[in-house]
Amino acid sequence: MKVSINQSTLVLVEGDITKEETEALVNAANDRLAGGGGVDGAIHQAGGPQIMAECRIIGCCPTGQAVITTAGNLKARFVIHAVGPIYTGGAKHEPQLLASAYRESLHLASRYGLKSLSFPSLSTGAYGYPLEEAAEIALTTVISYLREHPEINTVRFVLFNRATFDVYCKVLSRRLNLVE
Ligand code: AR6
Repeated sequence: MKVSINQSTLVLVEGDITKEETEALVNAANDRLAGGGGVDGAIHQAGGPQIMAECRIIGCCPTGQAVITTAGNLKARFVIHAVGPIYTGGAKHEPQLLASAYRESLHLASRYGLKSLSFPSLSTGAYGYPLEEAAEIALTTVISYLREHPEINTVRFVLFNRATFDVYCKVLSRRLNLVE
């Protein structure tokens, strides 16, 4: 699914983020930048040890924030390590922290002059965020950023399986019908 947001393009695809050819991939990292499973494991495995070496120098990243490294052997130039919240019911600022993780990733991309980036569905694997609520926050945050930042041409959401892709498509269709 592909939609225009002012001069920019927002794309939803089903796939593996490590294969992306955008300038930056966003990693679903933890606050110690320590690596792990899921997207994090896949990115470090495909990108090689250079990425972890840079993460160790940076040290850590608070929840809701993002940091940037180069991308080792990946096709992308950079990896933006975003730390989404662990979901514990929604009363611990999880929605704000999830929105912030997306926004801070986009800010980093703008600051580095990047025109394209790819996101996974942050926090919806090991961190347990309910998928539809997370998709709502992810898409709303990215759409409002693109409306004000035409310097970013393309944002792709790379969803790992059909069920996740379908939920993102449903939420995006609903949003566009509401606001366009
Ligand atoms: N490409 C795209 N999406 C993927 C891929 C991939 N290669 N692999 C998994 N996903 P998760 P979180 C999907 O658990 O919930 C790690 O251990 C997955 O199906 O990767 O933010 C970190 O070190 C799900 O939809 O991230 C942290 O400790 C989505 O990516 C913690 O997990 C996010 O799942 C972060 O947890």
